Amino acid sequence: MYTLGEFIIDNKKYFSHSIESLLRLFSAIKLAAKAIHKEVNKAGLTKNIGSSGKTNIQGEKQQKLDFFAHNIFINSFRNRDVVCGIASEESKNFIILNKKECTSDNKYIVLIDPLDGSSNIDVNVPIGTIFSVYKYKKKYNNYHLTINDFLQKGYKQILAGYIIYGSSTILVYTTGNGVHGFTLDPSIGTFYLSHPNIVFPNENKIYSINDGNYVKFSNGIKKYIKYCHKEKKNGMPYTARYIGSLVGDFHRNMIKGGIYIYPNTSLYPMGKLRLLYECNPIAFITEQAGGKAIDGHKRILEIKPIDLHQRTPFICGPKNMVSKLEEFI
Ligand code: P6P
Repeated sequence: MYTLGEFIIDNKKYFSHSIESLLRLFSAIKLAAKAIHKEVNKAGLTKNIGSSGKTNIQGEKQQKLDFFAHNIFINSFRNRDVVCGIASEESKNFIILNKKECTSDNKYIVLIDPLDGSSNIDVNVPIGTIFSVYKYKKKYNNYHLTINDFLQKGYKQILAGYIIYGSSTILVYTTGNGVHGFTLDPSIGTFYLSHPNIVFPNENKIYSINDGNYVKFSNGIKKYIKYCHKEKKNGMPYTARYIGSLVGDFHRNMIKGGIYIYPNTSLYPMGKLRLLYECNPIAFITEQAGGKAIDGHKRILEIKPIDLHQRTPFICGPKNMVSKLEEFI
């Protein structure tokens, strides 16, 4: 059985940055993931479910576990002296982790959605952590972290991934050399390689969209949905699958073959999903798994961010399905 640490070391020739830093980053991510796994799996028993009574920057009800997950990641990264600053869905501003001056040699910027889809915790639907990592570039002596260090285009990510807390807890990541999944063995707290080199299958039949917003969709999206409903030449109709949890929907679609669509709607005129800590990391993984990720017109990884929490329409999946949707748009 191949552990995550062994896999990283065996593949260090494909990672063009410090392997020691990558191991430190994963040390923090694994620890936080195990702590969240433990809490999520018994949330119903510890009254750790439900709202914390606060609202986050997005004006959404913060769940108790959102706050727990946010704090556990901040502390895990801080204690490994490898991250200069973090931007989180749960925090309006970025958080400087390294009070001393950040050095460029092994300091990174992390953007994270600590617990995406957390409103599903109460009903036992899979939820996930999504993370995105960039190299920190010190511009000159005595330079200190600014918002611009976080507002980088997605193609500059050096690491992106997610942890899905479902029937099992799986960590999926890419550093630009394919997509690999590791399943947690909770009895010994170790992540083992379970999904090497994940790619979208050739047969892709699933489409994921919140059909409840149909009337608010553009004509192009409506036409694509009608296309999905039509009988296909080979007789195989498409299948609609949507659980309202990006990590859950995306993970299933990458493994089984499907497209995820969250277009702009009247409630979310700029789209609902956040560019920096949801769409960019999932887009990086999508492309590395042989797929395509767009906002309806352009490549997600080319979008120049202007705000930490900016939203974007988001379409990701196998190239053939995304290209067919683009024809309708
Ligand atoms: P809707 C969860 O709140 C989330 O950000 C994603 O995980 C999920 O795909 C989407 O929103 C669901 O949104 O509007 O369909 O409930």
